[in-house]
Amino acid sequence: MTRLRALIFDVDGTLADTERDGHRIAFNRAFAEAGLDWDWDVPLYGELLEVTGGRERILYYLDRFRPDFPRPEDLDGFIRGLHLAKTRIYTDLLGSGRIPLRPGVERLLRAARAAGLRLGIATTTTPVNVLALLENTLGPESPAWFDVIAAGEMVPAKKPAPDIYVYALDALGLSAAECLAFEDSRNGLLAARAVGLPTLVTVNAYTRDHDFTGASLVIDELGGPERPFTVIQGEAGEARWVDLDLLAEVHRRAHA
Ligand code: XBP
Ligand code: MG
Repeated sequence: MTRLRALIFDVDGTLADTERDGHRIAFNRAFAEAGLDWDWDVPLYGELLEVTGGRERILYYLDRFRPDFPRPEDLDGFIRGLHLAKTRIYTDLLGSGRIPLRPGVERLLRAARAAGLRLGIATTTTPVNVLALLENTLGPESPAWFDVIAAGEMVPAKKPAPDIYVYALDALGLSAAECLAFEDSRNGLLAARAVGLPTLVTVNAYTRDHDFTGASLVIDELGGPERPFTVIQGEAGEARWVDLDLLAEVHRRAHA
C-alpha cells in the first residue's frame, strides 16, 4: 500500500476562520476608502463566498447585486485597485493578531513535522495573505515548514477547478495517493477530489450546510485532548480528535 507522505491544507476557513472577520472586513474597508457605499454584511458574504477569489467575487457582486452601478471604463483596473487595497487592509488585520488558527491546527502541523510528514498549502487566496497568516500565528520561520505554498494566480483557474492541487502535487513530486487534503468548503472539496485526494473536511459557520459528498471525513474541527470533535459525516472510530493515527486510518481506508 502507498504510504502517507504529505498533508495539503487549504487556508481560508481551514487553517483559520478568516472569512467573516478578516476578508469580509477588509473588503468593506477597501470599499469605504474608495468612497463606495457597498456593505457586505455577514449573510450576503456567505452568498458571495460561492465565488472563490477576491477579484472574481467583486465582479460577481456587481453583476448580481449592483446591475445599476455605472461600470467604469476600465472595469478590470477598477477591481484590481479595490482588491489591492483589500489585500493591504487584510494583511494589516492579520498583523494585529486578531485571527487565530482554528483549534488543533498548530498541534497537528507540529505533530506531522515531528513524524516526518511533509506539508503543503493549496489555496485560492493571494500569496502574501498566506504568509501573513502563518507568520502572525506560527512565527516568522513557519512558511518554511511547507514544501509548497500554492496560492492564488499561480494557476489559471481557481477552486473548484483542480489546478491549484495539481500544482501543489507537482511541486511536492508526489501522487494524490500519497497525500491527504484538508478543506472547509464544497468548492475546496471538489478541487481536491478532482485530482483524487482523500479529503478531510472541518466545517465552519459558512460551510456547515454544504454538500460534502465524497469527503473521507467531515467534522466540526480538528479538536484536541481538551476539546473532542463532533463527527458530521463518515467514521472516526474511537478517535476524539484528529491525530496522526486517525489520518493514517483515513488514508488506509481511502485506498483499501
Ligand atoms: C478562499 C477564497 C478567497 C478569499 C479571499 O477560498 O475564496 O477568495 O476569500 O482571498 P479557499 P483573495 O479557502 O477555497 O481557497 O481576496 O486574496 O482572493
Ligand atoms: Mg477554504
